[in-house]
Amino acid sequence: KSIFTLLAFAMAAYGPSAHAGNPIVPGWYADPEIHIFGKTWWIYPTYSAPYGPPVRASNLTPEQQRMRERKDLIWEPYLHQTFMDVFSSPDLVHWTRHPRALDVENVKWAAYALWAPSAIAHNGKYYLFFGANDIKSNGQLGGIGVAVSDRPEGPFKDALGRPLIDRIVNGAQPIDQMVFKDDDGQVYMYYGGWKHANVVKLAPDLLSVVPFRDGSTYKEITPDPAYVEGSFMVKRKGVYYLMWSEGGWTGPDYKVAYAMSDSPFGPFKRIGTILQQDARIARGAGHHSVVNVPGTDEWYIAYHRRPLEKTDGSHREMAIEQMHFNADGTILPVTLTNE
Ligand code: FUB
Repeated sequence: KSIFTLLAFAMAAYGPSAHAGNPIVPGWYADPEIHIFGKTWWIYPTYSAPYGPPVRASNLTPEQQRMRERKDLIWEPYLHQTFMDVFSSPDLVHWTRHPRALDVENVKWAAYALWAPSAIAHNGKYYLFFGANDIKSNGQLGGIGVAVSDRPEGPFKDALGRPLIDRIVNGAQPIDQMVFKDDDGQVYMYYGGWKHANVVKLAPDLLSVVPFRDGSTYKEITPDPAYVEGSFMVKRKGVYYLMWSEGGWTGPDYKVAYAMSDSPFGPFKRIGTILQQDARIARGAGHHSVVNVPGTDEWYIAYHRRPLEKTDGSHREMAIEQMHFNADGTILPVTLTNE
């Protein structure tokens, strides 16, 4: 991984796990969002829990309590996803795990399904936007929440005591949010599962949704009928790139596609695929994020993928590759590696 890896190899191994290559750390993690805060690399993932009984019973609905009592049921992994770990690295090689940076124990309206975090440094603090509970289940309160910390590794505290978005608008499941700060300082949040994506405008304190100039609060930006989830926005040389995952989230066809626009609200037209599985390396590569090394045109993509020999839906692990642009601004397909 370019200069960073070379530097890392030259360094003596110390404290944190020294694990050059993909997957970047041991363990099942998904939906990694990569950042550089200061001189440190950060990864905010979903804990991709193995199938098993939920660890925490409080706050479960009566139906879920019954599920929990019936040991013969195959438990949904999302009932186990009750916390988030954060990872940091000085060099993309030595990773330190910061356990339970967010835990549903500290989010009173949530019990499970802590999914797909998105972090942003703002006004001297760190904000972690997260999906919690599955709004599909039993009409239970769920949606997108926001937690705040003084430090990038947390611990993060629920800021609102309720979800920021707890409704299905334009058909979009309120999950897979990504917060994006434009050059003028305005922060937008892209989100949406169930094949629909929306964008909302956040207030300066990032704790509420405010109307756009035209008075609307939600703009549907679903870029293509193939859109599934995991939207991500990045800006390069004045061009807005909307990226997203397509295919079945447990299947081999899971992949990442993108569109380009001169506006953060589109219109977005699918240009092509950035990332997909490589049958020699791993399956189901998707739900990614992208980061630019400040002051350079060096870009990295973080994503999750499935080891070839694993079939469990939650066996997802994190990988990072370099990402390159063509001279016309389009993106070259990413090569999956074990390096
Ligand atoms: O990890 C939980 C869910 O799986 C995410 O919200 C989806 O994007 C999919 O990756």
